[in-house]
Amino acid sequence: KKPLPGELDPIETASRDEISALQLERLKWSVRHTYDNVAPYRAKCEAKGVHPDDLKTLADLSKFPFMTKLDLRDNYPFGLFAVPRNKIARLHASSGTTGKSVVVGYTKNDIDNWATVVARSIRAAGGRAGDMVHVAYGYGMFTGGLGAHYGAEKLGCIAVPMSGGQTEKQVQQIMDFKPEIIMVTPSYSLVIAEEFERQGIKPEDISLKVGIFGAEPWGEGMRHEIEKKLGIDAIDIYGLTEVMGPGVACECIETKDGPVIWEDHFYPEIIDPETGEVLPDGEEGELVFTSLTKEAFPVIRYRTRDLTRLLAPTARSFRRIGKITGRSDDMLIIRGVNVFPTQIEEMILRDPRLAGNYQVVVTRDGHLDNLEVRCEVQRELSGKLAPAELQTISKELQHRIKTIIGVSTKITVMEFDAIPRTQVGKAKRVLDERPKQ
Ligand code: ADP
Ligand code: K
Repeated sequence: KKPLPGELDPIETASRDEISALQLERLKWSVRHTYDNVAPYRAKCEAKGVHPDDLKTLADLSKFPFMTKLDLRDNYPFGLFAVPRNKIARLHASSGTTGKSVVVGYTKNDIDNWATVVARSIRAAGGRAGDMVHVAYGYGMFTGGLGAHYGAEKLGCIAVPMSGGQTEKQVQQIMDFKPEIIMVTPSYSLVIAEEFERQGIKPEDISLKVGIFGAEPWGEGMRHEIEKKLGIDAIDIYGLTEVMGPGVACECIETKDGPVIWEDHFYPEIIDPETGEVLPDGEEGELVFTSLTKEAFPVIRYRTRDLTRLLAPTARSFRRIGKITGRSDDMLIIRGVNVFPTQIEEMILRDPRLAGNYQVVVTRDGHLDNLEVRCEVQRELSGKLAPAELQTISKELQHRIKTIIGVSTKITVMEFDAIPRTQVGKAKRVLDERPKQ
């Protein structure tokens, strides 16, 4: 029986045994499908001496080779597709945050499954059929806009394909149409929130009840900042182009304790990024996904480079992921200390006088790396603080970062709106001005 729009899929509350049984059946299909139809993957298996017949339990997956972004680049554009061209219904490409973009394809079934997991995600965030969903993710090759859009429609919501940019118009349209839900990057949601503030519109006069935010890392401090400014519940949605797009995992509004992985479509593992060894649940490492139902672009043990942990189920029967600290390639090593931009974000947002927009600038002085943190005071304080007060804010932030993260920084506290805002796509938090090696 198909669930009504807004109802939970039965698998979301199934027992672990039922979930594992379904996963194993689908995993066998997915590995065989990939092996039979994707020549470069088959070659990798042969080189490692493994065959789909070796997959008898879920744990046997660890014998199989990984896929990485390099495999996608080497086989650009369509070399890893597992179906003939006439079965492809859509293409997307990653936004290319880190290097050249990669292209992925979907069959009609893939698009439908993707809509299902996004619909589930909106449902988990508290959305129901009939709600209006304002989609301010970019439309186009980026998976955010269309991914959110199809999911909203599938749940029976009204999808509003606003896309990114035109911040004043975003605000006007939200005031006129009165959507319950917004789907957007956390950084751009803050820009929209600032525009409401500028126009003197109070959180209680904004129709939005829930925001579903993803595509970039953000922390608890940012969650509170956005919730306060828009008067909403802020929910974390996770995904990546190579695995599907947004909606691989999403938080539940009743617990807000990390995105629930839709494990009937995506099988997760956490590995030690150095050795490739599978780590037990709860341990931090690199997140790896195997698609269980994808036809056009199956991935087997795809290394996401996202660092996180697998957490026990709470609001649903599926496991969750902890906050993504950041991608392994976002990690800065400053004088031997590992630093993620989101850690800096948390330290900034512990001071209510500071706004959520920030930038981290890395420079090199001889052999030493220097870290400058640029942040802004809140709009209502802008231009009103004496130099001594700004000095105190900056000293306190410097001290917090030094004691908690362990790195010395130069802090520049700027007036509100001094740091450029990103209107479309992901915020650029790190400016790396070190000479290229
Ligand atoms: P690109 O690789 O070009 O940035 P994607 O849009 O596919 O394109 O980006 C997916 C990546 O975005 C993920 O691997 C992860 O690093 C990041 N991401 C997506 N959702 C979240 C989230 N909720 N929290 C943290 N990071 C996220
Ligand atoms: K509100």
